[in-house]
This record gives sequence, C-alpha cells and structure tokens, in this order.
Amino acid sequence: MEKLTEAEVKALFDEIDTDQSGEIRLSELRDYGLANEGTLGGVKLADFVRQADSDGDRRITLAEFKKHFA
Ligand SMILES: [Ca+2]
Ligand SMILES: [Ca+2]
Repeated sequence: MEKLTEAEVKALFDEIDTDQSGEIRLSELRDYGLANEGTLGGVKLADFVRQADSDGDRRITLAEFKKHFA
C-alpha cells in the first residue's frame, strides 16, 4: 500500500466519515466504496475493516485508521 502523509490520512478519514462522528462505520465505507470501485487503497472494504478495526467494534476511529496507514 502506498504511504500517505498524516495530513493525507486525516483528509481521507474526513472524506469517508461523512457524518463527522469521528468513527468510520462499514456503511460509510460502503458509500465511499461505491464511488471508488469497492476498494480502499486496493484493499477490499470488508478486508479493510477487518484489518484496520483493531478492537473489533466494527467502527474505525481516527487512531485505528492512522495506525493502519502508518
Ligand atoms: Ca461516521
Ligand atoms: Ca474499532
């Protein structure tokens, strides 16, 4: 996966977190994926959630999101 800067990761997070709740839900990822061929950085959305959601609550916080791209 290509390296993103911290600012780019934050911008991407904000782009996906359309209700600005501070966490990304699968439904938000789906909406984002519909416009982006169902993948994020070349990773399938369902796989992305499994990988990025380190505490398993099915929501991706900015911290988890950053960790994933770090
Ligand atoms: Ca959200
Ligand atoms: Ca989580």
